[in-house]
Amino acid sequence: MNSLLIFADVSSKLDPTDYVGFTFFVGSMAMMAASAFFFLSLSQFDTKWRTSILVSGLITFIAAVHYFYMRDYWFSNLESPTFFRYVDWLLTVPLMCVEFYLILKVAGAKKSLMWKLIFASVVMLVTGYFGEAVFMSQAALWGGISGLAYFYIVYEIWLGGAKKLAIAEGGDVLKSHKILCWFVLVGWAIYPLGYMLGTDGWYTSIIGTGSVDVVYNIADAINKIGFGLVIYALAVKKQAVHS
Ligand SMILES: *C/C=C(C)/C=C/C=C(C)/C=C/C1=C(C)CCCC1(C)C
Repeated sequence: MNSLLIFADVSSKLDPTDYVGFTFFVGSMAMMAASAFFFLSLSQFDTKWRTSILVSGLITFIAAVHYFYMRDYWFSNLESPTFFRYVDWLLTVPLMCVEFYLILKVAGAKKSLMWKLIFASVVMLVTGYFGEAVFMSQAALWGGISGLAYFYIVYEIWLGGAKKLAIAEGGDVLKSHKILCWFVLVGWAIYPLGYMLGTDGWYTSIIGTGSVDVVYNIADAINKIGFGLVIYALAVKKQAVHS
């Protein structure tokens, strides 16, 4: 009911130069299409890979629902839907940490690895929310703390325990792990850039201001859908080896 209303509501206000609205719209459709793709492919995988694909679908599905809300919020208020944005991330980023654990489970990954990554991601997002929505005059400080948690995640997967497990497993798991690591190093680095465009700090005189939402929306499409497709490709390859 609610989502039908959202569909009906927005079209009357669409403005061709509203890039934020445009990327919210395209983003919501892309997330929905990706979710359908992952969910409908589930039956082709055996139980060992099904969980990974299910989580890929959950990530894009949770994002799709949030994008409907964010899109509506944007069209009604022409303001960043920061609250929905961070709720979305708080649910989906820990699930991406779960994905790292799931693909490394074959190499003997322990739950503690997963919890370490989840904990760091929650610290990264909560402190980011503080800077962007609560203590806005200290955005640079909170963004810096958030950045430390981000670098911890980068360290753990590129050089720490996760990396060792990926090397021990080798083959397609190592290759996919490496691609996911690039997503985190390059794809996730787009977010702090958006944050700096939308908040005031020492960086403002260097990079100026801009639309946070366009940057976040592009980053989300790359990171949520692309990340899921890497997992999907790995599952397809592993499945072909076994059957
Ligand atoms: C699907 C959503 C994803 C992958 C979101 C990722 C978000 C980040 C990596 C955010 C990082 C931030 C910093 C590293 C510093 C400034 C504050 C944040 C939260 C934007």
